[in-house]
Amino acid sequence: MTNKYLVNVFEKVKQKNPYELEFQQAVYEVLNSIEPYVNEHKEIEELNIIERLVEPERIITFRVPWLNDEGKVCVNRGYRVQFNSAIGPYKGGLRFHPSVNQSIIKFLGFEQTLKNSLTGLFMGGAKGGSDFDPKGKSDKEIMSFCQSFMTELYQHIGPDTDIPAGDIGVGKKEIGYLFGQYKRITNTFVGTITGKPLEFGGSLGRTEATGYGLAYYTSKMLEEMSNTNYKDKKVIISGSGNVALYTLEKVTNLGGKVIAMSDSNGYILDENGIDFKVLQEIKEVKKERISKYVETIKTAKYFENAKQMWTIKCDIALACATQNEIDLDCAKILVANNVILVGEGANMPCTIEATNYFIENKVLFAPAKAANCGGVMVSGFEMSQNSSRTIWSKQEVDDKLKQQMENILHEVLACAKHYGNPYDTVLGANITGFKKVANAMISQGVI
Ligand code: NDP
Ligand code: 2IT
Repeated sequence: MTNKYLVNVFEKVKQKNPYELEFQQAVYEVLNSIEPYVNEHKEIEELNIIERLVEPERIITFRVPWLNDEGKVCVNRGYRVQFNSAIGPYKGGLRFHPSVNQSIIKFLGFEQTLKNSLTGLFMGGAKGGSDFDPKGKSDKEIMSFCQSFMTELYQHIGPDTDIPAGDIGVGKKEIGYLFGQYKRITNTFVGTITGKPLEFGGSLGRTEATGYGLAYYTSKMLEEMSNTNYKDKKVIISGSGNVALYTLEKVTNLGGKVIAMSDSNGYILDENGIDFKVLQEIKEVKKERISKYVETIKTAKYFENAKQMWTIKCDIALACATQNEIDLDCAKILVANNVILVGEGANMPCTIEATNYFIENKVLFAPAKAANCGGVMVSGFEMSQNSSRTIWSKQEVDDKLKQQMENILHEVLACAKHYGNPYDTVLGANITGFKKVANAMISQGVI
């Protein structure tokens, strides 16, 4: 990055947010990649769009007190970062995980702004969550926490203001409790939260959307950039949560053989291809660890140390667990093993060094903002259905998702090519997402 304006803004970001390393990382990646566009469009600097873009419009931090099953009062910290509303109401998930802090929520909210722009819908960027750990908690404890969380959050959100959804640790159960409390306090039944169960306003296809979207995007990318497809390709997928599971299902349907998947403790290896139904039962119904898989599938093996999974030889690697799970060392091993494509189902799963290494080595790289935007896209579809009080069929949702994931790929590739390197899809995605947000900010004046 040599543009003086961008360098100065990034220096200020570091000074103002000295301990927020994930946020700094996400900002650096974007500023570095949009440089050619900023060089061409002088109004960006004249109107100081970038310094405005990297400053969240609003950060809400709050105490979340709740009672555990022993009657003890517990306290967690809640967050909602309303990052940017230039192109629509704030929109983005809630993450419940002990690692959650302001840096993580800010990086996610910042990326969400450009991701939501890429979906082609009118949604601004936000993210929220808490350092609450749902693991090992009873239903009653989860409900107690969710009700307390919403008792503060409700006043900051609304169907035309800010629409939360799920993320790590927030699935249908948590969404149900959050929605129930929102409805009760506000005495309204509106689509303020997406990812709802089907019985009270959820969209068909939302559960599957992020994983399916990732599979559609990467499948089209293989076809257009390598003249190949998933058939008989060896695939590894990190994680075994919502995104990873439905990526497994769609990739398998497309002919790929998913040989390894993980959780934070370890990974399973099944050379015959991981059985979606078996894993779905373990994770979604029984809510157990991935190690249980080998009890049903005797030929599969379980290994401690999830990170070691990246050393398995594969054609396609899809990172669907969490941020910074693929560093330069993992990237070097994947490239040495001749990986064809790396896709980001999680948000920022590859470090900047790993990402650059893939691009330099002409690995097909599907960056998170584009590749995993299927989830929030179908959240947008859920908002449309709620507002118009209609229900779209699963087929209709899936057709629209697939079509739009492919359109986004085309936009990203066209942009990357325009700036001289068709493999630099990070540049392609970031400039495509940024343009719309920047133009909207320019049109709306200094706000
Ligand atoms: P889930 O909570 O359903 O699953 C998370 C998975 O990732 C679990 O297998 C979990 O393992 C693993 N994981 C989480 N945190 C860590 C960690 N610190 N270290 C190692 N493994 C970890 O979440 P989702 O599937 O919804 O989300 C996964 C990723 O996808 C996140 O980056 C999220 O932001 C992103 N994403 C999600 C979307 C959605 O619609 N849900 C949309 C777009 C992106 P364990 O059970 O052991 O903790
Ligand atoms: O990272 C993401 O895009 C999500 N967790 C989904 C957000 C949403 O509003 O559906």
